Amino acid sequence: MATITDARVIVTSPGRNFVTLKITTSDGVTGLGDATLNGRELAVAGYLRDHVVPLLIGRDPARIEDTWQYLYKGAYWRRGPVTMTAIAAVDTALWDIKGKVAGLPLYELLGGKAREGAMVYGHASGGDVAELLDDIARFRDLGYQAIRAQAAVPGTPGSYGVRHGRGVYEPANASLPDEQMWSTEAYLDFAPGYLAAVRERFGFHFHLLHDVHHRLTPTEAGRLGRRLEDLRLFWMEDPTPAELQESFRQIRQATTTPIAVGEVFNSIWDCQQLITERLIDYIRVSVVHAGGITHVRRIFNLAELYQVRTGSHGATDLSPVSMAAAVHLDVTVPNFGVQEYMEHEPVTHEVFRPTYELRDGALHPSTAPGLGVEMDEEAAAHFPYEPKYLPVSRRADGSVHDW
Ligand code: CS2
Ligand code: MG
Repeated sequence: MATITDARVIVTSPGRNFVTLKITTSDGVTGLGDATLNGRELAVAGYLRDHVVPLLIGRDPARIEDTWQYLYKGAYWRRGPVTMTAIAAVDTALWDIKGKVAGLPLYELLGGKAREGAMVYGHASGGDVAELLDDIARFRDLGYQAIRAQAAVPGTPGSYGVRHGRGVYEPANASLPDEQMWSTEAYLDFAPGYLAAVRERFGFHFHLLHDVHHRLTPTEAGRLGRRLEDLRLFWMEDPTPAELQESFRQIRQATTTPIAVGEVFNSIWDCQQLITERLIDYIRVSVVHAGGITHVRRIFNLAELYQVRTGSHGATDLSPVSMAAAVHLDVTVPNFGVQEYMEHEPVTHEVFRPTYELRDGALHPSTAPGLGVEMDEEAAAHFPYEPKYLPVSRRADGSVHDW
């Protein structure tokens, strides 16, 4: 029986900060797991190095479920983004190893393909409506069948989701949290108009998505959803903070605009009521933040029973390692919906070499054994960590709002 002989935490910053766990077995097989938690990376790195790695040495790498239970129940202090991101990294690395030992791409171990590729959505944005429409056109020309639209709200600099220049949108942009002003009234007055402008220009032959990013009350979210119904959104994302799962009943009563939630969730308990009461249409949990492939598959299986589809988070603060794992899962689950896909900066691929492929608006998983991602540790050493924080949102009266 092979054993785990080494587990190393690699913190590197090719384009942005990433934390990666690399596990090595006595047979010399290695596996990778993403452990990146945007703005709190070192908390996960420390949790792994100080409290998980010592427990892994000598364990059987094939016993993925047992290791998951051992790390989850053995910690006593359950759940939370740091704990579940650390467990996720171990889980993903062990699945990578299992695929390599079997000589099979991960999707073959997860039941084989249910579809050739995973439809993705890209992030179109603009400093004004004209810029947004140009960016939508760019994604349409690239063959995207699903596109998220976000435009700057006049009078509120730092609006969520708006890229500056041609680079990718990276919200964790400052060594201390950037404080951004938020006005619900200005947003609610402006957003329906620019989303309608997208439909007027491009019609209805592609999926249009929008991210509210936790900013509204359930009442406001219901009002917005109702205003957007004729625009036939694929989804309205994170309409309100989701700690109070029952609050989504009010949104559901107000509108038929589909709802997507879950990128900040880290366990099945965060979304059990949302799913079992069908308060959402898409669940957005990610492999890196919700306990890895083992736990995300559990959540997706529960969602399938309630006709809730998947729509996994896939922003640039999720590394190519967890993107690769997501695509292997996406092509196998029966209730797949869409996969978020923000292309990483080219410099990120100097360290991470994924082999998934984007073709005709869909991501196709690697056919290499395991995840199909290599990591260049020498290159990683050239990109030292730099503290970067997500912004803080404040209302006009100075009080903190949801960013
Ligand atoms: C966003 C993310 O991709 C999304 O839907 O909500 O950009 C989110 O803001 C970041 O992942 C936070 O790190
Ligand atoms: Mg989001």
